[in-house]
Amino acid sequence: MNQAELHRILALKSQENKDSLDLDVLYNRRLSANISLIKTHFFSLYQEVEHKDYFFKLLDQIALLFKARPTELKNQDLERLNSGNWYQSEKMVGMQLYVDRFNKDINGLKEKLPYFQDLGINFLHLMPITTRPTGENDGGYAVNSYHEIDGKYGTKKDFLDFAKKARENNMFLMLDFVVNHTSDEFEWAEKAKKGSLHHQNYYYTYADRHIPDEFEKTLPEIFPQSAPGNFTYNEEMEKWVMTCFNTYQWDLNYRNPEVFIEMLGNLMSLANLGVDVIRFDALAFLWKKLGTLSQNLPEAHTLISLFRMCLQVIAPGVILLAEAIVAPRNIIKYFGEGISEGNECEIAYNASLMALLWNSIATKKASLMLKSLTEIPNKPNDGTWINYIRCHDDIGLGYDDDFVRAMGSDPTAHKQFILNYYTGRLEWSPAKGLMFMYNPKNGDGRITGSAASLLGLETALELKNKIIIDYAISKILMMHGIILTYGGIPMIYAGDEIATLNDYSYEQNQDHVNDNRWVNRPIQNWDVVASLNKTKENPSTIVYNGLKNMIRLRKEHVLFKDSNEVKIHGCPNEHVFVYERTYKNDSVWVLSNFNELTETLDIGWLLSIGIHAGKNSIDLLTQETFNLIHNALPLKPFQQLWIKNI
Ligand code: OTU
Repeated sequence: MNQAELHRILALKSQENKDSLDLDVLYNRRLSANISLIKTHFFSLYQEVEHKDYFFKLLDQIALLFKARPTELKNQDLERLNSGNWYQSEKMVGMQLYVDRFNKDINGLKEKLPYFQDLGINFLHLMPITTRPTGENDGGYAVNSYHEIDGKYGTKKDFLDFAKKARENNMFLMLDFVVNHTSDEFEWAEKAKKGSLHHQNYYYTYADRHIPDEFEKTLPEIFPQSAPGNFTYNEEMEKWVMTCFNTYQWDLNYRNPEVFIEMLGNLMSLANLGVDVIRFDALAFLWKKLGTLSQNLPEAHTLISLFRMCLQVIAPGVILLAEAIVAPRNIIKYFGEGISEGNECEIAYNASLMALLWNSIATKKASLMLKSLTEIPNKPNDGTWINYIRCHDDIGLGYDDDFVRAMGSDPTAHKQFILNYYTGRLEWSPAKGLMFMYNPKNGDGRITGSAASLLGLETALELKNKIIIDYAISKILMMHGIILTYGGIPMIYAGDEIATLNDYSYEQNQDHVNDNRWVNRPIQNWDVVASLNKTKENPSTIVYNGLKNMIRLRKEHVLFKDSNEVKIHGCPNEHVFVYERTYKNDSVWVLSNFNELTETLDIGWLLSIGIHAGKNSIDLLTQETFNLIHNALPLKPFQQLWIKNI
């Protein structure tokens, strides 16, 4: 080794030390800034006198977890801290997919990076890929491990390579942290089954039905058809265990502080795979209490905030998504309020908008959506939504009864109408969906089906009716146009970009037949993708190109970033939904007609909300100016305009 080389190596070494020193200094700073709140949260959940030692255990755990975080990711954390709220950028456009159903495995997914690039996707939500029981496993939401990649997807190395390649391509990644339950094959459950009382206390286990019966008085049923009740008897353990979801998904007992400390380790093992956003699955259910619904309890919020604060110290660049499919007023709380203000999740699913959009399609009116969205309290400025129309789950009809009544409808009758509309019980409805988990005890039910089928494309193609085909295509584009412009991260469900219809093959699969959400978990059809643009008339081609155009426009206009609230206008025409996005004196108005007829908007009203009607404004989507007819702007059935003054 010559002198120059030696110098270079020494210089690199000292740089390395300096870097790691900086990282440690900053870690210590974060720890001292957050420790008192961490302590307050911890002891508000776990009585201080009995649990002092556990708090020290938590501190050791935090230190160990920071040490274990790869340096590359530690550096990225610091970059993220300095790059503002990157998740609010107009450049973010997401896609949710099942790795195996999309293109076989992780390596197959890597091959498709150009596909995402073509469409404009730069954020992927990959459905669970860690080990799970064979047979029924709730699409991987019954976890055998939080970080071991299931062999059918590839190896850990495959994933790390993929994550690296994704980072190099400016692609963000989201994975699930199934925080509420493990599978019944998870190592703790196995030990519990073998008689370890220590591990039985990681779950809610009971020797007899006394407490389970008390719980059942108030706990709702999540899967009343396939998994009625909230407890399952385990023969090996000779005990009842709480299973709010499926019988093989055991609810974790966060009343035991050890569970929290261990789960923090599991969270980090997932984050260390190179994940940018962690989806906290079913987080509303984290705390259970007799005599309550055991959803959205204050302790659940404290617990989430505790996870967040610890993450803030260990890996501040990682952000959290709340999967709280609950009432609108309750969703907002997962951004953090009270003592945990701003200290829970950065992102939440906009389940309210999603459910209201489907309501508007069925009723052909925007009025309930207008009323509900204008009356829901605003989210905090630093938070953002994931806006979506479909995902792998069912559509729950979570409308506020008071608002439904204010529209002059009876809430029960209204819900029944929506269910009928989407599940083939109304002759005139083009929607083709299935009823999910109908509960005859209370008349509750949810809906499944692919976006295209729910919006009428399947029926239209069967009827070979050109007009209804066009309507369905317009509806698909209009719905996506809303999630792309409303404010937040749009999340497109893989397959919807090529107008994929329902997949009924789940009925032949014994692991899926009990769960008809699989009707909307299709295998990506690459033949359809290959034939895009070969025929211009084809619905898949029109939808794909339409989406691509909208995605490009979203990214070109900084006003679509989510640093400001959307302004919803009370449109006098009840069929048309109108909102405005503004940034520094620049506005775009998004107008969507939910009716099957042409609807008109009066020029006076357009002027009153700031639109320069006539030749002084254009539709961004088509780059055309408008023709006013008798001083009114006509909107064709299911037409959407993105209006900008020029
Ligand atoms: C989540 O959803 C997942 O998205 C589902 O795929 C899982 O089955 C489930 O958790 C269990 O892991 O019950 O029907 O807000 O609506 O958390 C979907 C409450 C679900 C639930 C939601 C849950």
